[in-house]
Amino acid sequence: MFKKILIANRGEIALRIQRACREMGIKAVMVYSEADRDAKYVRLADEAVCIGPAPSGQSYLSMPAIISAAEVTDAEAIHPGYGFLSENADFAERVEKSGFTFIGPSPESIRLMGDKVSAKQAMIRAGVPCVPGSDGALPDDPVAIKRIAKSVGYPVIIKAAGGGGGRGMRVVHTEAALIHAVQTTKAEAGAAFGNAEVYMEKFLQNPRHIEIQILADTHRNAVYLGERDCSMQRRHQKVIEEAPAPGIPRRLIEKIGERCAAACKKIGYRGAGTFEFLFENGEFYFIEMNTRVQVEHPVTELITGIDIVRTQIAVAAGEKLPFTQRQIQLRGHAIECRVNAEDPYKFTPSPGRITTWHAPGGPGVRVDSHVYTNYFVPPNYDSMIGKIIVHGDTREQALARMRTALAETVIEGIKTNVPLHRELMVDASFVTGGTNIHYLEEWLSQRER
Ligand code: MV4
Repeated sequence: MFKKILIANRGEIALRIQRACREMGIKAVMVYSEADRDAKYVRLADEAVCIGPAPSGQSYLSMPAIISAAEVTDAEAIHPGYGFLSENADFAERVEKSGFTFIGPSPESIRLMGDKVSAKQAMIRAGVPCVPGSDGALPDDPVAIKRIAKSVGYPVIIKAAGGGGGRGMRVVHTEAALIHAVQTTKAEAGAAFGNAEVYMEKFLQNPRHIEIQILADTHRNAVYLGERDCSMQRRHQKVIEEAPAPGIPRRLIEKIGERCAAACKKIGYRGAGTFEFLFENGEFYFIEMNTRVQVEHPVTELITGIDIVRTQIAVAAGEKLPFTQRQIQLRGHAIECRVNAEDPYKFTPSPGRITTWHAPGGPGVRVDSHVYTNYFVPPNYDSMIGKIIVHGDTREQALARMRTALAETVIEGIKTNVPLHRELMVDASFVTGGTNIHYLEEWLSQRER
């Protein structure tokens, strides 16, 4: 096992990875920007290296700064967390070329999944069901594009190969609007991602966002850890996640989960990963694969009892997965509320000093956060300051625990979205379960204040 790991991230996930290292007897090196200098989780690290000024382009996104920090501290491996460089294939490659282990999949896997056209083609070949659409990138010929759209059937969605996570997409309802939409999406994609390739899919009008967590080792073992329902989102930012997904028959999850695990074996995937699906009318349609640990991984940890971050580290060190698919049993229900430093009505960021931080607790309550009373939320990064995650024997019990946890939570000095979560936990449709990806935005547009 590694003796020392460098954590190339900040905030709650940096602390989460540090905790996994502690538990495994691994020394943790934290890198930090000038904005995070005084954070307690930085002080808590075995070693800490300042990698630059507050702007992430000069710190958490600086490959030379991070690799130098690993060199001077003699770390053996680098954990990238989520965001920042976590899905950058060039970074993974430079980490390995510099003699360190990248705690994640191979650069080739990251590259394959980073290009949404090659990702989809790999999944079709591996037997994972995808949204019907163009077979690969769209051609230039307008007549050919129109022919594809006609056979897919309107409405269609044009997506950038280099996009993902909601960036670089355009819905098209009629043939009259098609060619202009394709050209605009291509131009934007070329400018934003340096790749003008686009592809077409049938536009699903009212899907749910269901994702499958997988873990794979370097000994041809791959398992799925059930699903997460991430449909409660606003502007492609997830707000609430839960597992299992309400109302989806277990046999459907098992069928799609087996396909995902088989696909991992087929492409030689290693580490943790997530297959994102749209789920509509009882069918799963693959859209993207994430090659990192995700923000919402704790809901899966709570229903499986498996430590995903620990397993990422173990398989990166070459260990076999310590469980088989049959040994993975789902127990109870988990819900996560993302706590953001933002106005709960206008969603504008609300950085600044937290004058009171009182975290909830009790049975089945987990709080993943790096903040504390007197912590200063820097304005330079994502507004998420932590996550409240609850587990219960049933969804009803998990909901009751989340309501109690949110009622106990006191955060003063900055604005947070805790009031929003309190409202949603008693919303009739959310309480029923199974709302689609549009629900939260529709709810917000009719919300009374
Ligand atoms: C779609 C779609 C409908 N049909 N693809 C948005 C994020 C990116 N991961 C893919 N996205 C979508 N792709 C087809 N063929 C609707 C969305 C979408 C969405 C997906 C998941 C969660 C929230 C969403 C919000 C708006 C649109």
